[in-house]
Amino acid sequence: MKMLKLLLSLSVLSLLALMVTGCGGGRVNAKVIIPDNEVHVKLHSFELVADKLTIPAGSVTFKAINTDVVTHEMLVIPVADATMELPYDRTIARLSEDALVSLGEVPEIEAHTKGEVTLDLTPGTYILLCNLVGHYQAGMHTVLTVE
Ligand SMILES: [Cu+2]
Repeated sequence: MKMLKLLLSLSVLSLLALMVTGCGGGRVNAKVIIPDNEVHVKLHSFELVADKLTIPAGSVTFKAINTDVVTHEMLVIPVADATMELPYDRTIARLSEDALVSLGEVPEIEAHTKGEVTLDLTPGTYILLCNLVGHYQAGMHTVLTVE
């Protein structure tokens, strides 16, 4: 009987502990609501990660954050489809920007800073990328579908 009481009080205690941690120590946490037309892009050596893969057409704000120790940038390139080859120039280790159609960009995002750009996007496929020397080839690109 003593054992049962002990077990019961232990489970009540752990339930209480769960309840307390579950609601952040009793404080009410305000939820951060990210608007539908915002894409948050994290840049780091050597990846470019967007928090959305698809977004509705219209005005889209890209909020880029560079968590790295080197400068990055973020270009928005419309493409026919996700497999379309972009004009990479080995001699400069970058995409040839003369041969690219860029709709806009967040240029020169220095280490540990952020920047944003708002663009009007029609339905289609877009590549978000960093075109600083070597960065595209190293993997700094991702696909965004606008519906
Ligand atoms: Cu970069």
